[in-house]
Amino acid sequence: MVTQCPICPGGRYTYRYNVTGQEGTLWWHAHSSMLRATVHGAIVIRPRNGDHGYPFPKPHKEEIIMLGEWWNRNVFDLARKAFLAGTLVDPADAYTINGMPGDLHRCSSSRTFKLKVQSNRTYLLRIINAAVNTPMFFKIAGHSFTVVGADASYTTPYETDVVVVSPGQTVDALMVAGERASQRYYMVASPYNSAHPDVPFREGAATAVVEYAAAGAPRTRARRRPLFGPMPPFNDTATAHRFFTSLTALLRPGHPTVPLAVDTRMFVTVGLGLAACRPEQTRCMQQGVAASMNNASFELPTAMSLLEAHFRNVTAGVYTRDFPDQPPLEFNYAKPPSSMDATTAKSTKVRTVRYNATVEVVLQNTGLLARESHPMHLHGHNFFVLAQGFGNFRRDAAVARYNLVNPQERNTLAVPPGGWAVIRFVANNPGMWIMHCHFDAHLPIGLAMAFEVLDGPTPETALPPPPADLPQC
Ligand SMILES: [Cu+2]
Repeated sequence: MVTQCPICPGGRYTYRYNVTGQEGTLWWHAHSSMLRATVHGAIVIRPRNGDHGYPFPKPHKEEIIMLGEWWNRNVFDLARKAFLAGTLVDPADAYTINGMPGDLHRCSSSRTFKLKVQSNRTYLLRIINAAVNTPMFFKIAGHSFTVVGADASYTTPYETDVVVVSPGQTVDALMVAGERASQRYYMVASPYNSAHPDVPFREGAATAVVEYAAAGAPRTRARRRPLFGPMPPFNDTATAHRFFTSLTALLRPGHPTVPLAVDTRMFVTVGLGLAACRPEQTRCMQQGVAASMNNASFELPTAMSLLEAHFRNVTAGVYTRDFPDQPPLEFNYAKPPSSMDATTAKSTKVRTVRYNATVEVVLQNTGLLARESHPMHLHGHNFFVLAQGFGNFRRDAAVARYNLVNPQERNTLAVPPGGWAVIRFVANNPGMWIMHCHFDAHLPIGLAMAFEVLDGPTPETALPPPPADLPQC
């Protein structure tokens, strides 16, 4: 209901999009209930001249590593149960690597993803966090990585033994198979939870196995337990923050970096709150958990998609253009007083921006119900991440820390828990673009807003008419 009505069962819709200016790993997924848990896949955008076009030495091989979550129950029923009661969706029962929880779980002992490598070769791992609600730490025992890309934008090579990916994010990392070939090594994805104990959470880890091809290796090798490296504790915000703030963009000729002049400045609070139960929420007691941006809890329209209403210029009953540039109330966002009212209300507000405007958004997490690192994802654009920090944003102190030289370019940013982040983007893609938390526990309860980007002056910079097979409501 943002760019189109849902594709009905048996229906079809052809997407076309232009990947110019992006190389690396993206992913596609359903945005319907919690069906994203299973309806998703990888998109790899390779350089025009193949793997010789990388801005790093050509890897021997590429591997997609998709991290996910597994529920024993039907995810549709879980989402429905949470909606009716006005509660958060139950945490996953297990985590997965390429669809399998790994041999620490008995059910998966004979079905575990194996990465087969040859000694001293370099592998390009395309790591995607396709989990529904959980940021992940990712490590391979005995090995380290050189991060070369994030969200399909190249980064300055960054050496690390741990990769951190929040839902919606991707990381491209090189790994040299430089360890003893007689040993096997666990690849581990374990949860990072910044909200515990206020929000329910599943401990555990998913594993896969890195196996060296070694001619004439003894058969017993296969039965020896793989090496397991220590993982960060689930609440290790310091490790997550170090990873998230250490990435910078790889400057390349012909690829512009962050614009210095800003047209539109916004300060937007993101977090959890409470909203009055609706009549259809039959098991909800007065107030249910809700989420909001600038205290507006986003609700999808039902009559028509946002984009269709925008194109036809019939906004009445679909959306309003009054998404605020500031929260309605200034308070101690990171540590609100316990008496603070956490009530929010449902609405469908968008922020209208003119074509090619440079927009700067300060995202500030609130601790009203629980502070938490929300992975904020913007559709239709990449943004530059200028600075991140903890506590309340203070412009004077923060501006001095802005990276205006080579800030990382992303489409999903994990705002530090009880902290803030500053992003900047050029609104050069006409249409309706949602910005939302990539936890599916938070998106349907309102942690979203939309940018309405107006047409530019030429046919090429204007929104094209809908295609013939646009799904009808
Ligand atoms: Cu969230």
